[in-house]
Order: sequence, then C-alpha cells, then structure tokens
Amino acid sequence: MALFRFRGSEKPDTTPAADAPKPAEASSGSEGGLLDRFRAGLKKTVQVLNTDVRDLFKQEGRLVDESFLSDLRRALVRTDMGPTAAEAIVKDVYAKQRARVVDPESVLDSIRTTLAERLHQTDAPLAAADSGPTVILVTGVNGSGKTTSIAKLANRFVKEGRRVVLGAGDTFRAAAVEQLSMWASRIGAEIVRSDQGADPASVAHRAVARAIEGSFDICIIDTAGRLQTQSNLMQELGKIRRVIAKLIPEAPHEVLLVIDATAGQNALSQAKGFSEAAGCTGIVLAKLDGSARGGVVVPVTETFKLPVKFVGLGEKADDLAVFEPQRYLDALLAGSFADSPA
Ligand SMILES: Nc1nc2c(ncn2[C@@H]2O[C@H](COP(=O)(O)OP(=O)(O)O)[C@@H](O)[C@H]2O)c(=O)[nH]1
Ligand SMILES: [Mg+2]
Repeated sequence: MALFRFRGSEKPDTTPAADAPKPAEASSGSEGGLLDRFRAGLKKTVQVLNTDVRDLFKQEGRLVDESFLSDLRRALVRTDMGPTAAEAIVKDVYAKQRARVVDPESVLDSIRTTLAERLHQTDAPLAAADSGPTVILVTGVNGSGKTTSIAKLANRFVKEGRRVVLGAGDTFRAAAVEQLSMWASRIGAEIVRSDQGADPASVAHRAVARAIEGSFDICIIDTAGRLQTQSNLMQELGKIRRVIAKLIPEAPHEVLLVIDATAGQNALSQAKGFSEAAGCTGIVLAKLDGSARGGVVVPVTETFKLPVKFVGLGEKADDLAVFEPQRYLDALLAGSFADSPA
C-alpha cells in the first residue's frame, strides 16, 4: 500500500536551492506561524519541565531515593502528560539510578525515551489507495473540529495538485452542510450533499461513487457528532462503512478521529465511543493553538491507542500541521535542565 508523504508548509518535500528566494508571504499557515503556535500549545508542559523538574536537581549530591522519586512524580503529574506516563518515567529513573547521585542528563533521557515509546508511532503518513480514490472518513464528538479539519486536509491535498470531493455526511444540521459547502468552494474541492435529514450513508455512497466516476484522488466524508451513547450513531457509522466498502472493498483507507485538545476527560470518554464504533485509524488533535495543553498528546495517544497524525493550530485552511513525534519531543524538552532561566 502506497503512503502519502506530504509535509505541508512546515517541512516542504522539495528543498529549494540555497540561493532560491524565500517565499515572501507570511500567511497564518507559514512555517514560523504554525511552529510558534505549536510551541505555545506546549507551554505549560515545557514550563513545568523547565522549572519544577529542574529545581529537583539544585541540591548538590541529592540521591535517587523515595523522596526524590515522589518529588519527580509530583512535578511530572503537573504537566499534561498524565499520571500513567509520569509513573512510567519514575519507574525508569528508579531502575536506572536507584541509590545513586541524581544525574539530570539520565533523568532527561528517561523522560525522552519513555514518552517516545508511549507515542508508539513513527512518522505516520496517511494510508492511500493503490489505485482509484483514497477514502477518508472523519468522526468525532460534536464541535470537536471535524468539518474544519476536513477543510484543512482537503486544502492540503488540493495544494498538492490532487482532486478532492467532499461528502457532507453530517445531515443532522443544515448548517453543517452549508459550512462544508462554503469551505469546498473556498478551497476548490467538489462537494456531494443532500438535504437536511437525508440518510448519511446515502450521501457517503454518492460521494464515493462520484469520486470513482470523476477519477478524483481523494474523497473525504464528514459525519454527525452526536453522543456515543446513542446506539443509532454506532449503527450509522457502521452503515456508512458498509456502503463505502461496497464500492471500494478496502475503503475507507483512513478513519480519522477528531479530538478537541481543550476538552476535558468527559469529551475524551465520549470520543472513545466513536473510536470503537468507527474503527478509527488515527487522530487529528484540533485546537492546540492557544490551549497550552500540548502535553495532552501523550494521554490522548494512550487512551485511544492511535497515532496522532495531524494537529489543528487555528481556524484557517492552512492551520494544520503533520504531527511528528521526534520534533514534538525536541520542542517539549528543548531547554529542559539548561542553565539559563526558564
Ligand atoms: N482555534 C481553533 N479553532 C478550531 C480549530 N478547529 C476547529 N476550530 C473551531 O471549532 C469550532 C467547531 O469546529 P467544527 O469544525 O464546526 O466542529 P465539528 O462540529 O466537529 O464539525 C469552530 O468554531 C471552528 O472554527 C483549531 O484547530 N483551532
Ligand atoms: Mg461539523
């Protein structure tokens, strides 16, 4: 199976010659803008790592004992990485340094390797069809950012020269169809839509049929985001999957779960229902701009056992970045334990 390997504006595939002029426009989606907002989303976690954790090393010759470990645990829990990851780091530090003088470099290494394991993904590009259209189904709780994320994804594909058709499968609200239609015309994608209250599976069917007949490269299908406690939602997602698979047996090639980075535990457990019902393959973590809860990538990955593939960093079509674990860890740990004040 071929894989998409797009990197978008923050890391172009083609490196321009050294003397090539730099692009002049600084849109909100420019490399600097996106990275700045990504770093802002990591602010709280980075701050805790840089102040609270670093403070633990101030005492010369401190030993890795119960008191050190519980201080470390307390500091780590204050980041958004969650208690499970914090405990795993503490265990690793204990295993490697028990009864020795604290080695800050080794603690940093434990944090990095433990988190890297927990993100359990390498770069996770999107799966694609070997031939014919690639179908991407998008699901998630109401208001999480599905429709906006679809627009951003479609925008990326269109900018790469791919032809995109969108399926307005959230027929629950008329406004949802209008919202997607507006995005489609703005970014240059085709849309298949129905009246409010129409069967979402029939919209999905028509969208995929249109993608095949019109030789489109990508078909992205929006869905309604009602609560997972409603068994009709489960049935609806199942039916959508079945009608898609009738047209293309291996489709949908990706099922993306959109999660709101600012939402609490309740929204995460709601989303869990979607994930199970829809057979999700990856996560789009929306609204990471301005939330300062970037550490939440770790518990989100753990909760769903799915890779975070993209992060949403604003409301515009360009405000989507590919999530790259290595860069994420670099940003998180940049400056940690450094001598300069945080
Ligand atoms: N700041 C910010 N707002 C977002 C992002 N993604 C979506 N939104 C906003 O969140 C709200 C709900 O998004 P929408 O796509 O309609 O959610 P849906 O109900 O899941 O389809 C809208 O006001 C969007 O503009 C993001 O990455 N950052
Ligand atoms: Mg929507």
